[in-house]
Amino acid sequence: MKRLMAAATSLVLAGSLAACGDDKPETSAASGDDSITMGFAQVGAESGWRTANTKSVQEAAKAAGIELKFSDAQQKQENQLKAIRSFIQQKVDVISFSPVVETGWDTVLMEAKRANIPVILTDRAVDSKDTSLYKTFLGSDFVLEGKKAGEWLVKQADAADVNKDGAIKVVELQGTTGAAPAIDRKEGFEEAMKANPKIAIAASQTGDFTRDGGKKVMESFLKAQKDIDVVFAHNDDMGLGAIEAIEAAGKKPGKDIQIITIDAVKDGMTALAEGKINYIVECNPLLGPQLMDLAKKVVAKQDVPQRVLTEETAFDQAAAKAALASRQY
Ligand code: GZL
Repeated sequence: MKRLMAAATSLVLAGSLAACGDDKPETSAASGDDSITMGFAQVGAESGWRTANTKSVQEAAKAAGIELKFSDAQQKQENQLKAIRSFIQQKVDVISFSPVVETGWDTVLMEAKRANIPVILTDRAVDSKDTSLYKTFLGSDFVLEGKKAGEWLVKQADAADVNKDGAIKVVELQGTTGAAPAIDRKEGFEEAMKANPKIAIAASQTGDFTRDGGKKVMESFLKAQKDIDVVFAHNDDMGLGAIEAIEAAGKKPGKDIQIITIDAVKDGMTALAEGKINYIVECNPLLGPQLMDLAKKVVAKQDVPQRVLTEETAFDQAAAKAALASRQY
């Protein structure tokens, strides 16, 4: 009965839409019935956050009865572009992706629009001025995340002056060059740190959101910079790599050099509970259920908000100890 009702609804919907020239058939071309097929082009598997995000999307698609065509771009834009074009060829009902970088998407988004396939941005944003190229953007406010990190440093600046030289020397491990979270977190942090002129970023380099990248860049910072007080890492994984480099240099992470990161994945929260990281701003990867709800709405041609913000918080050591056991990722 439910399927009959659903079929009837989609027929009515298709009938009314046909009147306004929508030539998409009422059944999914990709699956041949009224179920929904989603093409999802994921950034890669570069971090604990990404792994948790992929798991959330895959599990939520299953729970929603949405057929998921999933591609892992290994952090390469050309692979995401290829995957999206393949989804268009396969005539999926909806495309979703987390753009590895902000730029270079207008052409492929126009191709999806011409093919009448709605697009949902999830996690990261694009710089397209034409917001008709996607139905909605579901993800965090990265500028706010960077701001929260900077505000915490300002609040406890005296403790952060580890070398007691009156200056708070920060080194920054940036995320992937050109990625929205890297650009925005840097912007938010720099905005917040202006409140205390003693805080200065002495060096800043991308670690590409990976643990190995964070370790290698931190090794170079430790060689080049004297008296580092604080590491600001754009994600936990680079912060965990920095911990390895700091310990290899015979220093105590969290004590000799304070560490602030963003994400709050299990490994990061464990290091925070152990005192090796000092503060973590949460970035919630569990976007799957909201994404599937949005997908059903856009396929049914219902209105959705242009922007859907995810809820998140921040943790100091005590909060991490209290939260660790119940963390889902
Ligand atoms: C943020 C996400 C970032 C995470 C990193 O929403 O795009 O990418 O902070 C991940 O851990 O690699």
